[in-house]
Amino acid sequence: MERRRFFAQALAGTAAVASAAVARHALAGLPEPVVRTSPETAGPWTPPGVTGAGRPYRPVVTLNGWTLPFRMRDGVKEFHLVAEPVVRELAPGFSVNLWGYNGTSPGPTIEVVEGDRVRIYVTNRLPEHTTIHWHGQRLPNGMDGVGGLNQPQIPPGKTFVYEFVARRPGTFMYHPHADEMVQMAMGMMGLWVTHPKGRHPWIADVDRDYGFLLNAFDVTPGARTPNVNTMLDFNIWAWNSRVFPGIDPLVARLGERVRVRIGNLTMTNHPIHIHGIEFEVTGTDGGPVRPEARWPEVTVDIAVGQMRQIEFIADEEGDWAMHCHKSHHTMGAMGHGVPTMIGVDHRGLVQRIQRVVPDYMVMGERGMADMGAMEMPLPDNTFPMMTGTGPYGPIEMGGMFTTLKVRRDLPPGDYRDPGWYRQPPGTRARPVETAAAPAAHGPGHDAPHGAGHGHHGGPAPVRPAPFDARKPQGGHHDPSH
Ligand SMILES: [Cu+2]
Repeated sequence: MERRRFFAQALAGTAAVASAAVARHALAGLPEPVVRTSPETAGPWTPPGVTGAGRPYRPVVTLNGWTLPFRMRDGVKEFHLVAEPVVRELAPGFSVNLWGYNGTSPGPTIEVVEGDRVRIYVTNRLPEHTTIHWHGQRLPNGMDGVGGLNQPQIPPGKTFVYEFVARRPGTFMYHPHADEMVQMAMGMMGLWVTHPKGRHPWIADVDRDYGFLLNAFDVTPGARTPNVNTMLDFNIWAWNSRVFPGIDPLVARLGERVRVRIGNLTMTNHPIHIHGIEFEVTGTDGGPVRPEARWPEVTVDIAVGQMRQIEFIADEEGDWAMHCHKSHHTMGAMGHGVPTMIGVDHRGLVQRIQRVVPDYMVMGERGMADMGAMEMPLPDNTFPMMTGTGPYGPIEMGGMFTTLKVRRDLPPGDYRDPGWYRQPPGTRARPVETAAAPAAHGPGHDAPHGAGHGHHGGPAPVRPAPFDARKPQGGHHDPSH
């Protein structure tokens, strides 16, 4: 993919077009809602005159997302969110009808500085009422956004305004607190970052600051709209409403300090694992973690409704996998409802079935790895069960997966995909001639005599492990046996 060209377009898109759909006279005096529909990662957005509104800060880059511009009015940062139906491309060739804000699901990231007074207009263009809850924020009770409890619902077609001071720095989220199950299942959510005002003893300056939300959908293969009554059995596992290979890589220059802010608005936990480096959890939606309370990890479990802010030094070059460690969360929609076929003998069966179903292919006779390369005809508008191809072939990962790309020669502030890593000669796992490989031994051969392994009277006899799951000819069990 020509990533550099896409990135240029994404940057151009950040300059943003006002929505033609919003009647301007109806919103006189309100900031024009900025709309963007591209799923490409937008470059960092630095507000004009940011030094006047607060300390200059390192802007957040939202993975496959963007930052909502604001306008200053009487010392207040004014934003305009429009809750509306959107079409989101989850991966190339796979678009879904979602609900979101200002053209995308998730909505744009809101980025402010501690102590800022913030005014957010929320226009409801959904077919039902909504609200916005500002998850994790200290604010007046009437601004907390729980429909019915803190405020009346925002009816369709109406605009409400929220106003509060961003009192504590950190990583937060926003989402509806109205018909929550449906509205979050349709993709309504967004990130909120409050940078510290001045130096904070527990908040480091970082070279790169990434953020994204974990979300999940249940979309029947071939359909275009999520099933909103699904409670647990989701089949699309996404980061910012994108699935691999639709998720952009996180890139870093060798030696840079990198922060990643991850929030979970799905209905299950996600152990997020990064290869090649160790990180620490430096903050949660409750605030920064004091340094003496941190410990090293390579996987952080992010529970439902939690936000985790992790930091690491990108000091190993390469293309490092970064993914949810629940293996069915790196699969696509086709992974559900497929019977396990490992060990089942399909010989002779395929040709017979293909007389009736010409497209029929055996799924998973030797495991599911073949699926990564299989070109089975799929229903329109879905994505293969496992997908994404690397320099050495299919990666066999989809869903909640991307790469951390660490490069020595990356210019500071350059977020473009540098392509695949060129491994130095002699540093890649390679095939060996079997004659050169150490002979495989059964149990007993390697057990040293008298080493306390419980063997008496010499090594145990070697027998091959019995593993033959193929059914006998005929394939029928006789219950009388
Ligand atoms: Cu997961």
